[in-house]
Amino acid sequence: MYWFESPYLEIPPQKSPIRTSNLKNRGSAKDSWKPTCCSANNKRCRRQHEDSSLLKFLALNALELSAPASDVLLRSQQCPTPTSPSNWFQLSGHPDAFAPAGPGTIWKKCSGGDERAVYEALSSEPALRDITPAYFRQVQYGGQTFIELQDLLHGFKDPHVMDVKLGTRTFLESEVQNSTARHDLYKKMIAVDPTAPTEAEHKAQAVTKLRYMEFREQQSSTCSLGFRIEAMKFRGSPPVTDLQRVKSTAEVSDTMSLFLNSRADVRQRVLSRLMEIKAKLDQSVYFERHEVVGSSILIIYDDVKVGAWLIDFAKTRPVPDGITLSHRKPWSPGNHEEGFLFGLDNLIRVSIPF
Ligand code: I3P
Repeated sequence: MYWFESPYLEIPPQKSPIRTSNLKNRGSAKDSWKPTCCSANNKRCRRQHEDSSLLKFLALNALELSAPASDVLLRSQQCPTPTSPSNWFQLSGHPDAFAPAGPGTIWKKCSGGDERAVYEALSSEPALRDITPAYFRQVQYGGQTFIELQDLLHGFKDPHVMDVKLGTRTFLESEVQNSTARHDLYKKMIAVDPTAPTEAEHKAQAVTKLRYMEFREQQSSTCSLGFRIEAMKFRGSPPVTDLQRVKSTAEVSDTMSLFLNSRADVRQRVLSRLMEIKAKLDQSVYFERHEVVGSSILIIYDDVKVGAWLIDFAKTRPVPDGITLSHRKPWSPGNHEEGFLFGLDNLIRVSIPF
C-alpha cells in the first residue's frame, strides 16, 4: 500500500469554454434525466443531479457508479448536497462496478480477474506507480469484494474526461472457445448496426461474445489504430458515449481536437504524459510478461491541471513461460499479443497537432 502525489501537470488558467455544437455523437443523459427527490426548480440541486446522472453513463473506463461504499454515500448520491460527493461519474463499464469511498478514493468491485494482484505487482515497479491509480487495499462489503483505489477525479474541478480503450484485441484468448450465444449482445449489436448480424444470428437473436467484441473492434478504430475513444465528458455537458463508429484516423483526430478544445497547452501536456507512460511501459519487466486486454487510458483536465492514467486491469494476465510480448505485433491465437503499445503509439500520433 502506498500514497503518492499525482503527477498533475499544471496549466495556466484560460477562459475558453468547450464547444460541443459540432459534435455529431452527443449523449442524451441530460435530456432523459429527471429529478425525483428534490424540487426541479432548485437549480443547484438540479445541476448536482445532472452530475450524478453521469454515474450511469460516464466514468473511468467501464463502470456505473451505483454500488454504495456506505449508506451515507448512497443517500448523498440520491440527493446531493453541497458538502457531499455528488460529482461522481463513470464513462463506461459494468453497472455497479464503482462506488465512492472517501475523499480521494473509490471502491471498485472485483468481478473476474485479479486486479488486486495486478496493482500490487505494478506498485512494485517504482516507475509504474504514478501511471496507474494508487492501490490501497482490498475490502469486503455487503458480501462483495472491492479494491480501494485513488479517485483520479479528486482535485479536479468540473473536468473534461476522456476514456480511451487500448489494444487491437479487446477480449481474452479464452473467449475464442466460448460458444454461448447471448441475446443481450445481439441487442447491443443491432443498436449499432441493424444489418450486422448474419441470417442465423438474426434467427437466433443471439451472438457470441467473441463475435460481438470483434464487431465492436471493426466498427471502431480498434482494429486499424489499436485504440478507440470509448466515452468523453465535456465540462457542463452530459457524457458522450455513442462513439462506437468513430473509426477513421480523421474522425478520431477530430474527436480528440474537440475534446482538447483547441487548447495547445493542454494538448502538449497530454502528449508529454502519453509519451512518459509509453516510455515507462517500454521499459517494464512486468509489462513484457503480461497481456493487458481491455485497459484504458483516462485523460482528465480542468483549468489548472492535466493528468492521464492507465485503468482497468480485470483482463490482465501473465503469459505462458517462454513468451515475451512486444504489445505491437498482430495477434494470432496463442501469441497473446494484444496491440496495447501499437495503440498507444497511434494515440500519440493522432494527438499531435497538424
Ligand atoms: C462491453 C465491453 C466490455 C465487456 C462487455 C461488453 O461492450 O466490451 O469491455 O466486458 O462484456 O458487453 P460495450 O462496450 O459495447 O458495452 P469485459 O471487459 O468484462 O469483457 P460483458 O457483456 O460480457 O460484460
